[in-house]
Amino acid sequence: MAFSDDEPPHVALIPSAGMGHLTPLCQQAATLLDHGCKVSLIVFHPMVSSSESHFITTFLSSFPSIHSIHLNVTPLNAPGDPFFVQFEAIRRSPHLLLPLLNSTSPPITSLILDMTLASTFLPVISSTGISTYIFFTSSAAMLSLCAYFPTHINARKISTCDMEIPGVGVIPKASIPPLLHNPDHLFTTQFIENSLAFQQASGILINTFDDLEPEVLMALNNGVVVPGFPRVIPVGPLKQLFLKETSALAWLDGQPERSVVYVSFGSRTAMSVEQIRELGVGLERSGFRFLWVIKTKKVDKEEEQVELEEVLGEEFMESIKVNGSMVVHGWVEQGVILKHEAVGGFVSHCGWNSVMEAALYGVPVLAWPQHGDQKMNAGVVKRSGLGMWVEEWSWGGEEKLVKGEDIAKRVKELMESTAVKSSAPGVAAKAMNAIAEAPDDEERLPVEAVPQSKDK
Ligand code: UDP
Ligand code: G50
Repeated sequence: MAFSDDEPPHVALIPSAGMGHLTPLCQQAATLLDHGCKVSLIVFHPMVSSSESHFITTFLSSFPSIHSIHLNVTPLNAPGDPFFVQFEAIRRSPHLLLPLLNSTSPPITSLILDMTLASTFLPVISSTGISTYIFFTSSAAMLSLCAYFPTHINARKISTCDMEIPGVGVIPKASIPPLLHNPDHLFTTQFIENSLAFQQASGILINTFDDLEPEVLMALNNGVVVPGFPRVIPVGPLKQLFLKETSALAWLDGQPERSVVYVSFGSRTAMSVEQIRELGVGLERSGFRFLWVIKTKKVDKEEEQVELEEVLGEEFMESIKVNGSMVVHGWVEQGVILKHEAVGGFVSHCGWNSVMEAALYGVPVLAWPQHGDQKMNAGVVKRSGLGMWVEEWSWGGEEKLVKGEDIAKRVKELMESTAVKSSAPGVAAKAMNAIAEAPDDEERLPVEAVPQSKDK
């Protein structure tokens, strides 16, 4: 977008806690910069994980023209998921923002706010008159569930049944994020309050594209899910940042095309030790070489406490060497890996950013959702042709183990199935179309709130 105004629009982005929230908002920030906007990023400290701290440092040094604003929130010493506790700590801090919004020079013309912060931030921001867009970091399928959830709860009083979303279909109880079955849980209260607050936003940006979730996007934008819902603007797939080298790259370079299974459950999912071992057995038995990123703790600050040998056993570590596979304990630059031609399949928890990265590069996915919104996202993987989902496999936290033998069978199917092998590249072609067709940007960027170019 070429702004011919002397003053380019100034967009400030407000991410929430966790890599799944920080990454897409930074990707969006980089895109806005490419389009000539002045960009500020509001960063709340302290961060929960080392991955977030490392990421933000590298991101800001790679994009020195992005102005970062550091705000300190008071940590809450509350029990529960540390990322959700941090959502709440940030949600209690909108007052920190107000002096900034009134004094920043040049003035902020629009804001992009993570969805988890909507209900406490939007009322404070509204007094400034700055128009605010929500950034929804999950799928449009999940957005439709979020949008309709308050109506569903009102009608049913309970959240323990299937959910019929108008224009979208029936969501089985098993696919609804488990925490939402408990109406008294803080996460559920926040979820409902945020959903209702979306109505005050100027629009909702979401990392998806029309051809990936056409029906849901249409139902949302035609007011079928919730009448008068703000405009939902698909901005995906987002720009990949490739900030760091990854040690796995040299190893991948030596592997034949489409021969490697990449296995990762995202930035904050630690499987049980028993399940990790079964997965190891399954990967070995599949007969394919694998690149497996293992997390043994939800928050990576504690990571160094556990040795991989302790989890997998010396014998397994030896056999990995023999088989020529690779196991990484910690962090890899996932975009670089999924882009690599040696990768032929992705065993994924279906965090939405991971799904979109697989879609962008056409890597077939074996969906193994673990928590939260991931079954909703796995549904998109299956319906779009990006991959397969074994729906009876257990969620994280369930007692039932998925056995190595079963995993081996499904991994083989993923790597050998001609159906998935041929449909996944089709998804990537549509993703590339979405990028190429990025309309004159007014559709994809929050610009009606900013000065229009003089030549219009
Ligand atoms: N990621 C990465 N390396 C890792 C783990 C995760 O680069 O070792 C990135 C991944 O590419 C994605 C984000 O971190 O962009 C994780 O978000 P996602 O929504 O996939 O899952 P979450 O971690 O929030 O469960
Ligand atoms: C993570 C999780 C559970 C869960 C979700 C997660 C979502 C995403 C959408 O991302 O549902 C969403 C989350 C919070 C909120 C509004 C919308 O306040 O572990 O359900």
